[in-house]
Amino acid sequence: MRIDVCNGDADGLCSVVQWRLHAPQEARLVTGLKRDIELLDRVQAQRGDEVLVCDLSMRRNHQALVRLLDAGASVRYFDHHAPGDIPVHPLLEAHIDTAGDTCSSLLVDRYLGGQFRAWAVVGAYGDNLNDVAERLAVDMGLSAQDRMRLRSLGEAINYNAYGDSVQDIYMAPEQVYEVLVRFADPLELLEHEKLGQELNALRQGDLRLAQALAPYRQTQDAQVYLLPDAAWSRRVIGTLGNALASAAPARAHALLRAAPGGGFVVSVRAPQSAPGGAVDLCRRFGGDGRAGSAGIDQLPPHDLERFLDAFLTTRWGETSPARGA
Ligand SMILES: [Mn+2]
Repeated sequence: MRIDVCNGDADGLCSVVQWRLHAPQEARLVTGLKRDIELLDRVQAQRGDEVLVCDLSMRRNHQALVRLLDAGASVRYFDHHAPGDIPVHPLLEAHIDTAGDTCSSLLVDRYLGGQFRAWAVVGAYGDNLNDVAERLAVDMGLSAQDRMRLRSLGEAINYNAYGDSVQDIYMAPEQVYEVLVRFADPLELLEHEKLGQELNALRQGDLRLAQALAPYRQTQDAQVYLLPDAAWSRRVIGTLGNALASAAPARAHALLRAAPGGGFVVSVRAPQSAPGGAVDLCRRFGGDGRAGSAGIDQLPPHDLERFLDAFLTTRWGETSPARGA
């Protein structure tokens, strides 16, 4: 049995697409949303089975990987996230490169000697490696218009993997894959299928809804946005956070999404120019994260005002100020 396992974003899907165009054998695909990292947990395999893994952190899948290898399955692994300890095992073939200018689609492309490079370019655009993708596409002789087409395809496939559950998204990544893999060239896909345009229209529509939101609170240094409990806001919230941060790098942002049971899911970003203080703030309300970006899974409605006061008066860039003081 052959099993292909990948992240459901553009980089993951474009990795497997290249591999299966190169080796068009029957295989079962296991994939998920962007947030679903530990996908090897879902895989059962035995002696003689062949497992292909693309764009999933080996560190986060370590135990399941060892289980599959010990069961006698052979595993071919392409990824660009920090792997932790790579198991030394005769059945494991690992292609791991954590360089900042590569991604899983590009690692598969390197292995295949550029056989389906246009798909690698789509995956790289999806992973926001625009400079690398652009360079490869220019080397291929693609026009500016075709490069733009591949870029929006990559961004649209990528965007489709964002949501809390498969109910939030337009098309399950498994189904997206079935359409992609029918075309050796993504430009052919764009000629013959509406998928690219549909995914792109959905993304643009979400962005328009997000851009129409007015700040709920703001000071010179910080902005708060409230988003409704809706599928579009679950899809767009990460993209919106990135857009706000790059538009105003000196400002802190809090995005609060209404939760189904009342209360809020909170995401806090410290200013890019002073990336500290987010995790300290969120921990005071039961959340966690990193210095520059942190979150609260469940902020009760009665804590909203207290949180807003704390957020709007935070001194950004300072980490762990006098605990308990
Ligand atoms: Mn990736």
